[in-house]
Amino acid sequence: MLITIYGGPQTRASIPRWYLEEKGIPYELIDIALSSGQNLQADFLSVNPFGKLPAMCDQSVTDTEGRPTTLFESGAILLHLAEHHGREAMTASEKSLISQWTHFANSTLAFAIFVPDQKAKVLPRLLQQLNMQLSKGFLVGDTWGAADCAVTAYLAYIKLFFPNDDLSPYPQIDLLIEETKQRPAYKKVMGID
Ligand SMILES: N[C@@H](CCC(=O)N[C@@H](CS)C(=O)NCC(=O)O)C(=O)O
Repeated sequence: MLITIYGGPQTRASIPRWYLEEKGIPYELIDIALSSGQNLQADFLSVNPFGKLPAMCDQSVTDTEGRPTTLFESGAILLHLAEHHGREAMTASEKSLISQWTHFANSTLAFAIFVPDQKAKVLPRLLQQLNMQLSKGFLVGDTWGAADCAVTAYLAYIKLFFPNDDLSPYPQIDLLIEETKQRPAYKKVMGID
């Protein structure tokens, strides 16, 4: 298998895995057990010296000496997959927009969801705008892609981590999360039966 994802249940490895599953791109999954500290053992530190999941090794994209590309950070992995395997990010403009949405999801949106004072102050403004953006269709181009994967994965975290949050002022987001939870690829990577 050319692509290896290092992941584990209930980690952000579900994000690049969801993308791979939706696009039908083959990959090997190596589970690293956080509970036993396997992420801090030398074997895995040689893949990601920070000991964090996910990480990825792609034998099909090599450097000038033929070494495979090894990456950490779910957003960077997603961008790499979109550019080299997902048949998207074909133009410079698309590539930049996918990068924008992935950074937005992993930094601005993630902080607004998980940092308590940001959640009160910033999240409503972001959700209001996203609710409008999402009613227009996919975030970049005319097919589901990495930008949708990154943003939707974080929106779905709201219901997962804060099930009592009221999303009724944002019906498009609520609908998107409910539809996402029914998608076979998402169910598979999230371990939903
Ligand atoms: N910003 C990083 C976050 C990586 C991260 O914090 N991963 C968690 C699992 S979701 C982890 O590996 N935690 C184990 C540790 O920090 O020891 C990404 O999106 O990949």
